[in-house]
Amino acid sequence: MSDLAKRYAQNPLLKPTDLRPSTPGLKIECLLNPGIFEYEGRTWMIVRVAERPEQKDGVISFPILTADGRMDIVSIKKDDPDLVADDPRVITYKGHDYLTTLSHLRVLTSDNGVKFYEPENYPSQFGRGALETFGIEDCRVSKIDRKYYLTFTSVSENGVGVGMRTTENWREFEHHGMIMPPHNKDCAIFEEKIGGKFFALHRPSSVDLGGNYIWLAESPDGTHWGNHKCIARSREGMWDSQRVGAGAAPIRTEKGWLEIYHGANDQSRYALGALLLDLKDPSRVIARSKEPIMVPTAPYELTGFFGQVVFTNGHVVKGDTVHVYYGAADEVVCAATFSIKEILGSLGQ
Ligand code: MAN
Repeated sequence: MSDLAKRYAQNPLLKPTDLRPSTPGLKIECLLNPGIFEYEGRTWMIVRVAERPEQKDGVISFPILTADGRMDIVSIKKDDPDLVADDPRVITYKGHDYLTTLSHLRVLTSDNGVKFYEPENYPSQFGRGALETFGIEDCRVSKIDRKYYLTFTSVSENGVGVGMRTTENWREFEHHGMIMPPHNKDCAIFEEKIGGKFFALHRPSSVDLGGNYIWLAESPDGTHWGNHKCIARSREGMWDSQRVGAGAAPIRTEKGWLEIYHGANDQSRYALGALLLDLKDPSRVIARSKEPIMVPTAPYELTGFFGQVVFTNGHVVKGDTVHVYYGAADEVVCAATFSIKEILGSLGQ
């Protein structure tokens, strides 16, 4: 199987023990799925930090936030007949779903795009209010004019939706609440307006009819979204048969908007592929990867908190090279480069 990714020799770039937990008594279990941006001539990352207390024998415990901002620890005996715990990421207790970790977003910076560290006075982003009590995750960062748009997954007992905050200086943030209600995630805003309008990719999920498909939406102001169109569905029997979702903001190329997206197959293996969208009408799909451009193969991608995962929501483009940052096995942060020409070639362009 072809894999066009050239993995950094330094992978993994970040692992859970590289940062300090946000709160005494919690342990960082996973560092994953970083959004990437350039600010003041440097490369920055807003990384998902997933925490929980150190696990004791026979008990599952995890933090949740309250709507008014306190943190509670929930502990459930593993032999409780009301507990269903067969996915490391989620559990069901008495018919209600919970996440096994609580995520926030942490800002890191780097001189060389390889070694990232926590600068002083750049606030972390935590879940806030009733729609983020189970945390915020997987932030995409799009810069339009002077403003950075952060779109991330907001999780609570009310469901999984897309939250948005904006900033110009990474110190003060405007909260826009939930811009796309449940079930929705994987929202990436295009970094240019088209015909005067904002565009975004997003991923609503349908329970019965439909599925986990990539949609396109447009907006007059970046906050209010409409004219939704389904542009890429999961494909039976293929590498992206179970679910698909956008990565970071699409990359403008001469041939169209190039979107690197993730697809999971029926075994929940998360791989990456590409979509090419028409420059003027991004609802028109020009081409799509028949085979993935990157599959989990390195040891740090095959085993971890949730194995067989490469998942991206951040990149930096330098000429023909796209540096893709990704979460590997839902546990560590890695990077790889691709040639944009090669990706386009694999799409027959
Ligand atoms: C899925 C996985 C988890 C994530 C939840 C909520 O179960 O992607 O990692 O925490 O969704 O977004």
